[in-house]
Amino acid sequence: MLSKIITGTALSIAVAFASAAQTKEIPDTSYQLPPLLMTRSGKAIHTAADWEKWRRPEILAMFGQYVYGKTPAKKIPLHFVTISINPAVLNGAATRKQVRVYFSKDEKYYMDILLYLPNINKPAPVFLGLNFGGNQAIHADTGILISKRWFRYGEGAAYTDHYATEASRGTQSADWPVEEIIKRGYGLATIYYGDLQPDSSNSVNAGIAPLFYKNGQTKPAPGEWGAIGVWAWGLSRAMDYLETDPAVDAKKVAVIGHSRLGKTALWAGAQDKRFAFVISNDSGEGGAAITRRKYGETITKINKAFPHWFCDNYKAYNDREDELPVDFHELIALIAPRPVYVASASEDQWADPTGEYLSAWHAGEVYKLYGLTGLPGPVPPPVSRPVGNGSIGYHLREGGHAMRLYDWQQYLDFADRVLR
Ligand code: GTR
Repeated sequence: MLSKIITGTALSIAVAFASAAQTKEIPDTSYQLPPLLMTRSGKAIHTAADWEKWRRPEILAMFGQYVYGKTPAKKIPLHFVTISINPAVLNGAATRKQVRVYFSKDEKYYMDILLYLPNINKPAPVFLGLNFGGNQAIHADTGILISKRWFRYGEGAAYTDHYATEASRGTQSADWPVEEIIKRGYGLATIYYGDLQPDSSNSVNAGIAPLFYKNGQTKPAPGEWGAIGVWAWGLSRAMDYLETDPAVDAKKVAVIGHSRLGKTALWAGAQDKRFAFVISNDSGEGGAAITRRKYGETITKINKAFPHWFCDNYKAYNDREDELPVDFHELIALIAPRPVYVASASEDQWADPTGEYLSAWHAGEVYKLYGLTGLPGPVPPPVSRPVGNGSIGYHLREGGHAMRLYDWQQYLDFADRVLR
């Protein structure tokens, strides 16, 4: 009814007001961040070598122990099977491959990588990211296999009873501008995140986690990985494949993700140094945003709504943000000296755009140890004004929680500078 009588701008103001109303109006600004350049035992860090020797491993271990849960160290044998290859898709501009990555000899556990590579006669730099809707949702290309996995989306023609139909093809193409990526000389590799673990609170054993259980274990221990950790592990396994593909320049792989999958991209990039560039699109709480600001989503809210994303130890910090041994500027700092890009959207107050900016800005302290430049200062830029001409980039897109062409254009421009 209401939307019938208000139009255009008035409607978007109403929407912005509604989403702001879900957040705490005033962020906490009295917080004290854990210092980046001081170890827990009080040792000051002055050089990149000291950072790498003392502080980086300690922060990485804390994100494992208290936030995402530890990723198992065990290496499992993989094998790759190319399911399909078409050397001339998108009007001949690209090659499309679908590669199944098996995690077990019995072929019970696997994920499917969909790969578009520009036909440029040399190894291409690639953006790698998990997707929400199944590979078939990222583009209308009818050659893409329709995922047979379970989806969070349950109702409607595209996903019926939690399974994808033909109608799901291309439904998320606005988030994945494949033609633009190819035109700019980059490849795209993507995987449905549900291939690794269904995004549901009671589905841990329906994913790959049981491959790592020891002695009758039935679920991950309180300090072992949650779903974000499992998804991030999958990105590293995709990297294992990309390193074997001669059409890919594996030294130039950017890991990217939106929202919960932006949290995942950051955690994957923090752990796996093979990712040359890391991109967080609207990752918010438990991703780029400073949790001590307690603005928008909080630890309690996220653990209540998504108890399976983080490790069980994280629940001890519900309503106790200030006691968490880390904050999320440190997650971004773990990526140094590799380039990182954080993006927010103006109507996405739930993800705390200012908190996302501040994290990226604070992380600059570590980039400085390497002689690299971070963001210009503590004040976030206005909408549509990307900042950062060094190793850290940031922009605030006008609009809501999504990954849009505008976002990709900034990532591509930044990649042109830092990867080429
Ligand atoms: C929201 C959640 C956010 C964000 C988002 C998404 O419901 O509160 O943390 O991750 O989902 O993944 O789209």
